[in-house]
Amino acid sequence: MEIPSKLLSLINHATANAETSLVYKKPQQMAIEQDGKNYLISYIESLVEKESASKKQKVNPFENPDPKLVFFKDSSHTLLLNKFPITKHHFLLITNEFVRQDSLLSPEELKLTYNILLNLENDGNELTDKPIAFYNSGPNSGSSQPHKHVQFTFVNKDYKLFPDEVVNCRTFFIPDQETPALQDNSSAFSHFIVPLNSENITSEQFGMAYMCLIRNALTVTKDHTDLNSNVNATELSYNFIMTKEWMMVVPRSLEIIHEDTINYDFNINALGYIGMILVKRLDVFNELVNKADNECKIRINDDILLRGGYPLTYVKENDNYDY
Ligand code: B4P
Repeated sequence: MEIPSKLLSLINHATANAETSLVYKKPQQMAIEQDGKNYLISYIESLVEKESASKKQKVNPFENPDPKLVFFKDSSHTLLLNKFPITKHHFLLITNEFVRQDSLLSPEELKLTYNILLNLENDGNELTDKPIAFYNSGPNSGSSQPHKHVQFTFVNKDYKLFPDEVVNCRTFFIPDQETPALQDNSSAFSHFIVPLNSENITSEQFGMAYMCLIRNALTVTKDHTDLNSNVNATELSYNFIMTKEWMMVVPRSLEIIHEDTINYDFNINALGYIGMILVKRLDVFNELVNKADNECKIRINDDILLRGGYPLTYVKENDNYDY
C-alpha cells in the first residue's frame, strides 16, 4: 500500500463526512499513578448501539464496510474509521479479503503499520497526540472481530508509555539468545520489546524481529501450560503494540479479568498493557481515580494485568525446549 502523503487530513475529512455514521461518546479520562506506574483511566457508559449491533451482527462489519467510514483503499488493504471510537481519529487497517485475526502479521503489514505511524508523526505539526498501533490476536487477547484488523489510536504526548523508558534511544536489533528482547523488570506481567529507532528497517527485518517476539510469547505460554493445568493455551493469544520508537508483544492468558472486591469484569485489550484502562461503570472509575493509592481496592499492574497475562519471572518446570 502506498500511503497517501496527507493521511491526517484524509482522516479529518472522513471524520467530518461520517459524522452521522460514527457512534462517539466522549469519555471521562484521568491520568493516575499507582505503585510508581502511570495509567490513563477512561470511562464511557456501555454503548447501547454497539451492544445491539454486535448482538444482531451476524455479518462481518469489515466485509462490506460502511463507505462513509472508508478513507483509503488499495488492492489488498483498506483504511477506515472506527465506528465506535472513544478517542478522536481512531481508525483501522483491514484486509480487503477475509483473513483471520489470529493469523500473524506479515512483514509487509508490519512495515505498512510503521509507515502509517511515521506518516502521522511527520504530518502532525498541530498533532498534540502520539499515534499508537495495536493488534489483538487470539481468543484471550480482547479482540471482538475475527476479520484481520490493526487499530490506530492516539494518546496525549504528556502520557508516558513505559516502553519509552526501557528503550531509551536504543537502536533496532533482532533479538537472539545473547541479546534478548527488552523488558521492564518492575512490571509484573511478561512482555517483550524491540526498539525501532533506526533508519530504514526493511519489512524482512520487521518480520524477523516480530517472529522473535512471537516465539518468546509461545515459550511463556507453553511453560505456563506445563506448570498449571488450569491454563488451556492450545492457541496463542497476545497483544501487539507499535509506536515509532518500539514494538512490544504481551502474551495473554485471559481476556476478562473479574475483580471480586467490586464485582466487575475488566475487559482488557492491547491498550490495557500500556496502562490505558477502559471501564464502563462509573463507580469503578471513581474507585480508581478518587482513592489514594493505598486505599484503592484495585491493583492494576500486579493484579489485573498480571492475571490477564503471565508473570514476568517464573521458575521453569522443565527446560526441554524453548520456541
Ligand atoms: P477488536 O480488536 O476486535 O476489539 P477492541 O478494540 O477491544 O474493541 P471492542 O469492539 O471489543 O470494544 P471495547 O468496548 O472493548 O477491535 C474491533 C474494532 O472494530 C473496534 O475498534 C470496534 O470499535 C471496531 N468496529 C466494530 N464494528 C465496526 C464497524 N461496523 N465499522 C467500523 N469499525 C467497527 O472498546 C471500545 C472501543 O474503545 C474500541 O474501539 C477499543 O479499541 C477502544 N478502547 C479500548 N480500551 C481503550 C482505552 N483504554 N483507551 C482508548 N480506547 C480504548
